[in-house]
Amino acid sequence: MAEEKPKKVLNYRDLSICESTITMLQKMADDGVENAFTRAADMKACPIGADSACCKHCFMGPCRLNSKDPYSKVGVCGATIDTIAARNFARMVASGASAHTDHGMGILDAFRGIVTGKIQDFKIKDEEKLRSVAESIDIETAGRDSMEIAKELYTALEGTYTQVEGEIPFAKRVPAKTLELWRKYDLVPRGAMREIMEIMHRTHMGVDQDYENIVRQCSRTALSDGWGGSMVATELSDIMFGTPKPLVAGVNMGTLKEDMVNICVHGHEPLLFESMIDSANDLANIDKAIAAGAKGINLVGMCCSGAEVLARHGIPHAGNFMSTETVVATGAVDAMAVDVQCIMQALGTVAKCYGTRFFTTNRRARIDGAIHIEYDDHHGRQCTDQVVDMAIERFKNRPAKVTIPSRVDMGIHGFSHEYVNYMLGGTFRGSYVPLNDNIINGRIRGVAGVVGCTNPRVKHDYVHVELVKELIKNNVLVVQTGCSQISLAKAGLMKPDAAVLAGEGLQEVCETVGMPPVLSLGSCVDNSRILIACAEMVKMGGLGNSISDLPVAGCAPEYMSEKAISIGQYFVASGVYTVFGVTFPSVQGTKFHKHLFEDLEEMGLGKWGFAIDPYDIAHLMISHIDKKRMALGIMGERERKLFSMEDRRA
Ligand code: XCC
Repeated sequence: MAEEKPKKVLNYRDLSICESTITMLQKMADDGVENAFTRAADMKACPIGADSACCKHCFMGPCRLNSKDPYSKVGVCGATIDTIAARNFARMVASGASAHTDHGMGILDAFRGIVTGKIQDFKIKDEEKLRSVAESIDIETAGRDSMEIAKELYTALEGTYTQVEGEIPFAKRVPAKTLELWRKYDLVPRGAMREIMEIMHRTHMGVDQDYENIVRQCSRTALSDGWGGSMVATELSDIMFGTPKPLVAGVNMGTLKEDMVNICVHGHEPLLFESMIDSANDLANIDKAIAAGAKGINLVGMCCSGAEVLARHGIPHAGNFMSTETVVATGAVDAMAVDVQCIMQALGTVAKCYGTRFFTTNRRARIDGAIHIEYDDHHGRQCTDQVVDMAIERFKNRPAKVTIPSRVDMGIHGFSHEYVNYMLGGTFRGSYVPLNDNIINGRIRGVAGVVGCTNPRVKHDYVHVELVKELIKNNVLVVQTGCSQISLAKAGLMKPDAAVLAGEGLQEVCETVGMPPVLSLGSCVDNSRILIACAEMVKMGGLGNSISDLPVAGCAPEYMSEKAISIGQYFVASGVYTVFGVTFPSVQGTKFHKHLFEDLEEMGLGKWGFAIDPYDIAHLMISHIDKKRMALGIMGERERKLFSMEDRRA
């Protein structure tokens, strides 16, 4: 019999900087329960797969090329490393874009239910936003009834998915020069369904075998996500559930309460969560919880579902992706309800170990061993009331010992692009002029979007936090979404007094406006808010004519999902320099790699960058911002300080 390999001894402080997560990792070790950190330590990532140097698109293979000598071999069909890597990359974009656009489609379905009168549980909450979104795609609003506008908006936005030719509706929001460039290269997306279908066809064995042509389809598909499915998800969610405005809310595991029935919602679409909010606030349900001996019902969010309701309603957030298992290990979660995306299968096992009731609720995402109660927009409460009931039952008989790390980090969340407009310009002169002015005068050096997941292959939260600190220290205003913003909230950077960590210029702006140097914008589909903010900055004037002229950069330093690849590609295709950490699925020195990292910028688009170390990432982004400032002629008196090893050592 083969001898069992001894497990590695892990120092949890090497794995995360989140004290709550570290405490719970120790608890899980004591309880003999595995988690993604321990599994990652036991499973070396496949080096060929990490370089995207293998192909399994047909059954003459799978073929493996040598990433150390990438042109020494081709696949059985003759596919080169460039074709293989481009096809793999394209399928990642297709998968990521599908996730976001299908999420958007789910929101569109609910919106259709409202306009046809078939859904009563949701309604149009933000009429002002309804009108402004309609106007942005040339729908007449003057003197018209809201429902009439909503019906026309629904029909128009359906094209985001189904349009077989022409340009998607939100292409109208793209700055003219950027749109012109997309038209020149045939990048303007048709409906997402068409683009995703085409990418899957092209990457089938024996179809598109020209990496540049494949990347073109990657861009068009990714744009159908960013300016399409994701943007529809954000805009319609705002219309139905309210556009976020800054509010104070708590983040971290201390948001769980020992003496209350704790219900955690994890996943992505806000529909389940909105219904759960109703159930948790229902007096009859609260009475049941009190009768069971609890002080009430405590609802917390996780991952992007949590980020959306954190931004919209100030619902507390228990942790990001790499804390999902450790949150359950507190023993305090009476029920966890999930919908779609980023739900580790292992959560079912962890929930079983700690007696947490674990529910799948979406027909598209069932997990072996989970209790499935299907959520339906028409009768949402039927699902969420049952979850509440079963959570109360579990509270009455909590089997596991409860250990809740006490930390709660309060911060300001919910900066929509509409609010940024208002915050900087005031009610009567709301505009991006003050932001552009402060960039031009150099107080703000540029804007960085720091977004995306956490990943056990790098130290949890560490890369996000150090990177953002370095950016603000260098006067770069940071906007955030997704799990990244939760990392920074836990580090205390979403408070106005975090401005002391910013460079002098940014600090001055933050103090004048009373805003933190790091703005939390919502979930990952809400990256579309960053696209709109970029478009507004261009349209406001003074910072060039195209998104690619702006002194901005993006980054997902701890990403793990294919959705991040789609997001990265739509930012790049929109004109933004986008740096990824952890690993990058291409072989350096190949034509495909050069195409992503250099050629796209020469075409007038953005480009990809890669680094693992947070300071390296920060200075790649800052150098790019300075390059754009130089081209705009706004470097001013500022001394251009390049990355210095001396400073870093200090
Ligand atoms: Fe998922 Fe969206 Fe990534 Fe977090 S950031 S791990 S994709 S929950 Ni969106």
